[in-house]
Amino acid sequence: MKKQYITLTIVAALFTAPVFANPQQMDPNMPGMAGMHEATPADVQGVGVVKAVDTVKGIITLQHEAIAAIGWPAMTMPFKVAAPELLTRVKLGDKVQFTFRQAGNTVTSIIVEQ
Ligand SMILES: [Cu+2]
Repeated sequence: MKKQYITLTIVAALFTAPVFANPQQMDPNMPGMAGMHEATPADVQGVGVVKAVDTVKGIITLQHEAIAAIGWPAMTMPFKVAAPELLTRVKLGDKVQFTFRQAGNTVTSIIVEQ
């Protein structure tokens, strides 16, 4: 099974930015770890099939499996994408693993399974 990891730097940028926006939450003993602690709760992973891609609006519709971590049943729903590059390698019918922030249902990474 070959996988394409579409985004690396985008996710890193998204998850490190809030750390510097909230300096009071940084651990003075381990400043490098603060970002990881902040990012983990918002980093939800799912698996699904691509049902629609709107590159103009930056929206991908996924028929996703149940996501136990946040109590979601399986469903088909639209997600925003954090960056338009996330949509360049996906096509209808692709099975994907994806990561998203539940706030805003914003996809931050997509891996196509082949
Ligand atoms: Cu859903």
